[in-house]
Amino acid sequence: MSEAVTTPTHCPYCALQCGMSLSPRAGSVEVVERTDFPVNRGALCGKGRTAPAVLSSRVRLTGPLVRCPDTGALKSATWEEALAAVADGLRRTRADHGPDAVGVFGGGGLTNEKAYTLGKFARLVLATSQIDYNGRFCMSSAAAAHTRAFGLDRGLPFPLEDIPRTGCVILVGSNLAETMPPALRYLTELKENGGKLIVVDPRRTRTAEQADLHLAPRPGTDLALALGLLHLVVAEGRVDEEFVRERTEGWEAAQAGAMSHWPELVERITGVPVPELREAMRMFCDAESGMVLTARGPEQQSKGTDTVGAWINLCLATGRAGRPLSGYGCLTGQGNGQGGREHGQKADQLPGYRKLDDPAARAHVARVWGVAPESLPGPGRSAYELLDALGGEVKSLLLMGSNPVVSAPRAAHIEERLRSLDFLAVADVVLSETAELADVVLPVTQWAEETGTTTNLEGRVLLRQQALTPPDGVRSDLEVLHALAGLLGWEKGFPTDPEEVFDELRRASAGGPADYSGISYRRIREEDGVFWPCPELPEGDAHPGTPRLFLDRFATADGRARFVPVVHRAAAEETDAEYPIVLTTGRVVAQYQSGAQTRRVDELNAAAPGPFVELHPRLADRLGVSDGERVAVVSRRGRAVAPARVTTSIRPDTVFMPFHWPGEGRANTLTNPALDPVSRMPEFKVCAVRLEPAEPSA
Ligand SMILES: Nc1nc2c(c(=O)[nH]1)N[C@H]1C(S)=C(S)[C@@H](COP(=O)(O)OP(=O)(O)OC[C@H]3O[C@@H](n4cnc5c(=O)[nH]c(N)nc54)[C@H](O)[C@@H]3O)O[C@H]1N2
Ligand SMILES: Nc1nc2c(c(=O)[nH]1)N[C@H]1C(S)=C(S)[C@@H](COP(=O)(O)OP(=O)(O)OC[C@H]3O[C@@H](n4cnc5c(=O)[nH]c(N)nc54)[C@H](O)[C@@H]3O)O[C@H]1N2
Ligand code: SF4
Ligand SMILES: [Mo]
Repeated sequence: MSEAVTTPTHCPYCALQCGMSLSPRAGSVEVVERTDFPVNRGALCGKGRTAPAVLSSRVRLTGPLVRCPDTGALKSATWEEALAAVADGLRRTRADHGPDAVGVFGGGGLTNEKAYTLGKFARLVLATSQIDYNGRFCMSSAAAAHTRAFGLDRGLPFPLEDIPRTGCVILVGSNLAETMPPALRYLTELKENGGKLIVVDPRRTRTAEQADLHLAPRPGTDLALALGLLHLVVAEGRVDEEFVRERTEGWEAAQAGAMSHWPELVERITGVPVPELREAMRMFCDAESGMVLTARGPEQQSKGTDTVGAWINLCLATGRAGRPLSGYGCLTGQGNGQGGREHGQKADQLPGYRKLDDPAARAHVARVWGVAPESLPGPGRSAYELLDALGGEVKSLLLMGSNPVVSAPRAAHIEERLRSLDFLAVADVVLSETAELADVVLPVTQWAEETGTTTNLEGRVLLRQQALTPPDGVRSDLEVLHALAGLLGWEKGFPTDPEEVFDELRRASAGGPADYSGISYRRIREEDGVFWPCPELPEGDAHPGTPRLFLDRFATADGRARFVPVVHRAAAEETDAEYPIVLTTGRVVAQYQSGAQTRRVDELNAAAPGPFVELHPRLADRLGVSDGERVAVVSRRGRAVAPARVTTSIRPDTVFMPFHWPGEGRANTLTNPALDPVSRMPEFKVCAVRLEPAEPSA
């Protein structure tokens, strides 16, 4: 096939948003390397390489489904019937119980255009305050800590290409060798350049194996670890006094917090020996520049915001922020994990990363939307609180881009809440475990079949371009929202053309923290993406975008970063005699999230066929469990069963389960929905369990 039909685009999965090109073949599509795209330079992981498999009608939804009142089963319906049923269901709830009885749940995988339109649909068409999304389960603690310290939340304040040139990276609770494999190159190059890598993870992961120093704390103790390192920075006279004086506020109180965390106490809390703490501190301070990067390990805790705050304090005290090749960054997770948190699908938010309770923000966005500011609802419940309210105050739900039956904490309870709804509509590309519970399932187009922008973990706004014609039976999310808006009385304001939506999003974001007003599809095509903030300039000048933030000033009113005074606190659920083991959860390389998409790809299933429980040989011996034998993991929320995977790479007091599977091996049956008070992040990474040998499977 000729060059002309090869379309450059991006992977549908994680926040790296690797560049790839698609070349349609008879009945399928071939992935072609795009070596010119800087983020991944052609490299792809197995998920990206096999992503076209989910385009096949063998595994995807090809027409709408409506639940039959007689049999209770889902059966095929026309689009007209399905959309009418959704409009009726939402309208009836609103008439009987008021607008806040209708909820909306979105996803960080949705493009900017979809996330923006979903937020607008909730606030205008449904007039509900009850909208939130799965990004709350992802990087929300880092986002909150970023805003608190720097006045702005962009995951990485610098491009990935800066990483190999810094002096020392502390990577906290990220297993990027499995979760963003092409990004491992940046760490390899760091080491080739003489830089040091410190990895903090309770498991010796493929990523930790690359480290010069691996610290393996007990899950849920990163806050104490960061405070202990800051204590040593002070004790050994390594504070960058000038930086602290010139560029920060609040050092005294933060220092006082750190001084109560002396090394021996920190060793007792974390299990990391004092000499390792000292070595880490020296490695970080001896280098000329340094970065701390966090991912879900320290963030998915009921104290995630303070934990990230403590790592930021370490950066500020040592002058590793707001300078070239130095800074704190969060490795955001989902395909549009960055953009998805900026444009209004979050409970407290309006487009452009504006706050819903800010009168000026309301006035600006209301003007763009052509409505009165008073008509915009206020902030609603956070993701877990919204799911927990289903069947209670929230009676109907429209869900787009998430599979909470598998991915929400305390999942058996959430599944039961979903079942208790008066009405559930799910838009998805496949019949996910959550879609299986719906009254109406709306089948939508996928990445390769539609155009839209995503913003990757660097804050680089990218264009996913349509490469294929979608099958007849499916519609785009934008078409779904347009049609529903029409049925609910909004003929205008919900365009189906993504570029038209983006144009409105630009205007809505103008002047906000995440300003996209100077970005266009044309510019993205020409420039390998554009970093926000990128305001529109008068006189037709083009703002270059902002790859590096905070070099001159932080985004606070006075330009100074804020130390946050923090002290360590325990996990919401501590181990005890009945539940003596810590469970932590996470990912494997070959499955993505709830697995809705990747469990439908043969090659990925062959590599990662099912759930498992990782445990240390000493623990396995004590239980009398051998490798491959089924083991039951029991928490206060429920019981899960999966084969044991015995390995010395994990702490003996901790077990690990990946969360990609439904059924008896569902990790989230066990997890604790204790929420961080600031970010409302659930404690996915720490809960107390006991282990028992399980009966062999039938
Ligand atoms: N293959 C694959 N890749 C993905 C995804 C996927 O599902 N599969 N999902 C994408 C998304 S949305 C996200 S958010 C990212 C997540 O990317 P990561 O954050 O890298 O993934 P996790 O496996 O959740 O957690 C990382 C590590 O945290 C460690 N950890 C557990 N508890 C603690 C703790 O208390 N402290 C510390 N310091 N570490 C701890 C775990 O052992 C694990 O190795 O990956 C993205 N990429
Ligand atoms: N125990 C435990 N639980 C966790 C985590 C953990 O580390 N441990 N991590 C949490 C994190 S970081 C995250 S991000 C969440 C993610 O968990 P989920 O929100 O469940 O994420 P996905 O599995 O990606 O679900 C996305 C769904 O939307 C569909 N979809 C994909 N693209 C589109 C689209 O464009 N439109 C529509 N309408 N649908 C689409 C997919 O087919 C899939 O069914 O899980 C959280 N849950
Ligand atoms: S690393 Fe992420 S973006 Fe890149 S190919 Fe894999 S899943 Fe896709
Ligand atoms: Mo995530």
